[in-house]
Amino acid sequence: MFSGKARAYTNIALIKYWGKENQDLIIPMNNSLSLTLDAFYTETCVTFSEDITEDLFYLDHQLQDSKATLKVSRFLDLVRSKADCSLHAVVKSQNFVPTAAGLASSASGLAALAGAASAALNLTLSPEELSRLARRGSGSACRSIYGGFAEWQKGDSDETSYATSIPSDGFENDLSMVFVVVNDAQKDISSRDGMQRTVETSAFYNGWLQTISQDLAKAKKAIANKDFTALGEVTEASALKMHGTTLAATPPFTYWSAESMKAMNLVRHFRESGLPCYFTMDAGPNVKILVERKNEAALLNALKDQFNAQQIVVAHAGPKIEILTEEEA
Ligand code: 2P0
Repeated sequence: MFSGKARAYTNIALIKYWGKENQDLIIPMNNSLSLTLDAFYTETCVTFSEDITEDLFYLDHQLQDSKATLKVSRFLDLVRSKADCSLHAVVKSQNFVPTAAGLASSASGLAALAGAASAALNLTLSPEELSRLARRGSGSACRSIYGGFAEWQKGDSDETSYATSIPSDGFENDLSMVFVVVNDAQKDISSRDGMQRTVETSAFYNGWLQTISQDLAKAKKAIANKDFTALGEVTEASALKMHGTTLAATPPFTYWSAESMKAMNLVRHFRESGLPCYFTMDAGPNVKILVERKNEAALLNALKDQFNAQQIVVAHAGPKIEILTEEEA
């Protein structure tokens, strides 16, 4: 029996990943830049054993169906082939999220699976190699190998597409990300399907790609200068451009709900009233608000008149992936 355990934290992109150049290898169309957060994480234990004849996948103590298990098995096949191992595995994963409102993340899940499976088989991977492996499970997972800010360098091959840490002299610790959890029932379009439809059909997709390098440069400069306003402006602009591409897809779609728009309008209103904060959104209706930590209490106070307490979740910068020993798990 060979066991490994890992804990990985989710990340939110400030400059978004949206679209794949290679769907099989998960090579993206553009670089992206993220902040790893402390509030949501996944702990995963992988045990390879001679005693079982198929892979078994438990999520939050529930044995998963064949479809969910197949995704895990396909990922484990990559690890097994690297380690020249043919054993099946039991995978036990637990998501730690502050509410049950759809904030589970494939980024933390696949990063933790990559960390645990590679530790179990004693693959000694560098952070870049682990990032490459996690990327094969889910693109955004490659950024969750690092704490704080990370950039996924798109590269053009399996070997060259991975994330690296962005030096920031602790700037990430000056920041808070406040989640506004919107509960509207939405027709689900997974990020995987949504980005693919956009690449293939959106009249705005080329426009999206054209401004990526200047947005990335602005974000990295803002991090280097600890310039919150510049980072907030480019974060909000990147999210709006990404979501703009979905409106011009065929068929068109949006992840925004009326409640998302209410939250985004409030952010603009707060800013006009002298509270600097900026929003971002991913492939769902929840709105995430970037604010300086010194203004976190003022933002929470302003939000409490508009949303109930269960809808608000506060996160700060989180650590890199942790490979756990028996005692820690
Ligand atoms: C991001 N998203 O950069 C973007 C912004 C959603 C919107 O990465 O197909 O689960 O597994 O590579 O990583 C979510 O997509 O997609 C995502 P796959 P993933 O965070």
